[in-house]
Amino acid sequence: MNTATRLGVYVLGLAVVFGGALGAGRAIGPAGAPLPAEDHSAMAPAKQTAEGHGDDHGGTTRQAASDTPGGLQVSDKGYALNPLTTIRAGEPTDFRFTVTGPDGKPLTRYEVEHEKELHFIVVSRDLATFQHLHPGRDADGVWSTKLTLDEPGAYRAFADFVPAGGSGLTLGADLLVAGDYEPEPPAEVSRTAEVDGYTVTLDGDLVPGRSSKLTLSVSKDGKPVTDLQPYLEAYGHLVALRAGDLAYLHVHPDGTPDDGKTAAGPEIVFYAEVPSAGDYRLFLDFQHDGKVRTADFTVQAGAGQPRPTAEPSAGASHDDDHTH
Ligand SMILES: [Cu+2]
Repeated sequence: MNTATRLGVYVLGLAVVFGGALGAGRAIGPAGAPLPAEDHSAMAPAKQTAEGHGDDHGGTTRQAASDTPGGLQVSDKGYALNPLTTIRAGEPTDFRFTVTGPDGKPLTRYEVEHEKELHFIVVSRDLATFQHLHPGRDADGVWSTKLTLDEPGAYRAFADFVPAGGSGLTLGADLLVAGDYEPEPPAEVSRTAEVDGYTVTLDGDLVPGRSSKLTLSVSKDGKPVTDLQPYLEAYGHLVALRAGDLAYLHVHPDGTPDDGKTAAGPEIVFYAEVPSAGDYRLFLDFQHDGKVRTADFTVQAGAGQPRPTAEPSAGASHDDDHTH
């Protein structure tokens, strides 16, 4: 496969990833499932592309796609994430930031995705800590949220949002907290997580460049949990971060709480597509007994899979079916 074709496949793959990241988890449900009307923004053409951003990659037919995974850039497609607050270790802070638009002004018009205009994720760069927050916004476009970072060190903040009339974006910015810092060693590969007396197991493999089925099963005291509560219109929210650079994917489950066929546990099914082989940290938010909890896992994508570039004769294996 020549480079141009390969790039085309890669761009298409990312289009699927980002569709999935923005609520199209519903859209890829079982055949015949009705699509909620509010779910189409994710794949809407990006308005700002007319201004151009010098891309010469040729893959311009899918505007929802970018050739860089989400979260790696502080600015993309004319939008920028601007932290306004310095954080000190252990001090609860009113953390403020703006998202500026192509006109340079703080953005004040957003699409609502999963009940919120903006989802704000903060992790330590060693991937040992994770927070999923929902800041409030004032009329001038300044977002604020209570945020406490217990330890000094380097953190990454992600703003996951859809500008009104545009397509989804995840911008990422580093937050640096002064002080002596001892990074945690990388988490070992783990398919079982314990949180607050719950055990969550993960089944399925992440195959780079392919939609991969992951099944997460929740139990408590050895009994399957069958009364999970909807949280932001889903039984679970899964954030995947690539070890090494914290490339970001937000995946919603297959099926919604109100579709009449999705069980409230113990299993939550996701289709995730990661852009490359490597280790990923997965963070699952789920709600039970009125409380949201986060279970975390480390998964090796592409483990045991031949690396595409290692087999020059196996070009056909790239012709993935991205539609599962
Ligand atoms: Cu959120």
